[in-house]
Amino acid sequence: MAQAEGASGRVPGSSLVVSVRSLRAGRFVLSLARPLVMGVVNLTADSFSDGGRFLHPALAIEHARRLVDEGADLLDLGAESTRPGALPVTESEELDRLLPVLEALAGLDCPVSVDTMKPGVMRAALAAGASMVNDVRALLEPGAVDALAASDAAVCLMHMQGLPRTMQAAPHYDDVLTEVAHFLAARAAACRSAGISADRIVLDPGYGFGKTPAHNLSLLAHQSGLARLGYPLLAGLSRKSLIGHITGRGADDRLAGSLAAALIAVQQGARILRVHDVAPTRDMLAVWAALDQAAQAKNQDAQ
Ligand code: HH2
Repeated sequence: MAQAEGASGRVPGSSLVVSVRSLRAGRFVLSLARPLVMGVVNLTADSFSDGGRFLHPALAIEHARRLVDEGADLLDLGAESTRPGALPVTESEELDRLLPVLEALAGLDCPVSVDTMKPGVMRAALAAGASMVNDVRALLEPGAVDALAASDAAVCLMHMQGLPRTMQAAPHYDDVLTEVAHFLAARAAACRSAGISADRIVLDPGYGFGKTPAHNLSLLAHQSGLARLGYPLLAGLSRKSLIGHITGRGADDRLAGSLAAALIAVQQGARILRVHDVAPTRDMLAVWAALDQAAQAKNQDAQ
């Protein structure tokens, strides 16, 4: 499997050793020495947890700025819902929602990612200042790899079984971790062959995308196996139905469960957390980092 170059290092808070390096995203170089927080800005009417709240560009821009103030290291703008059962939107509809907000945010000192499956939207977003493309289809659409290769943006390659409309109908795997790992390694290799350097690539197991609660839990428990592919891992567990399945709570009431899942994801090697609740996630990471430092100091004393 393709490995990214980079110095080897310990993942704080776990015994895991993976390639630790920086992520290049357009004009930004993001250190991965600590886990990064990607704040979600959904410009949709039908997203599962916040659909319709930020449809108006002014509200979306205000929300994005608030997430940056709360400590977001990246923003992820999405103008097409990928929730189970979501209907596709047209390219022009997606761009109409996206571009005014992207143009207003492109000058921020925070990289802006665009969550899209469409190569045409990718090209337009990159031209308008996006520093990253987050594709739940891992650049499988014809022309998508070329759109990224022609840019200096980062890309997040996510695993999904099926497509949003039908993906939760009957997900099946013989071995979910191995199948997700093979898919992600192959997609990273396709990007590398097209000239996209390793330090622009992020991988994502795709929690909730064509997976039952048991598949998601198995992936999360063994996610370190994906971190060993050598690319930074992004985990998107925030408010997802997995948390609702475990806690019995609705999407608006899943913060505590989301923080627990995010912490486990970090301990299992995630370097970017895609979240709706930035400030609480930063607090969780601060506690985790302080404890890790204390543990390190004690280990050094003992040596
Ligand atoms: N999850 C969602 C959307 N995009 N991208 C990546 N890389 N990883 C994820 O886990 C992920 C994602 C779903 O969350 P949300 O954007 O809040 O909902 P919706 O797709 O309904 O807009």
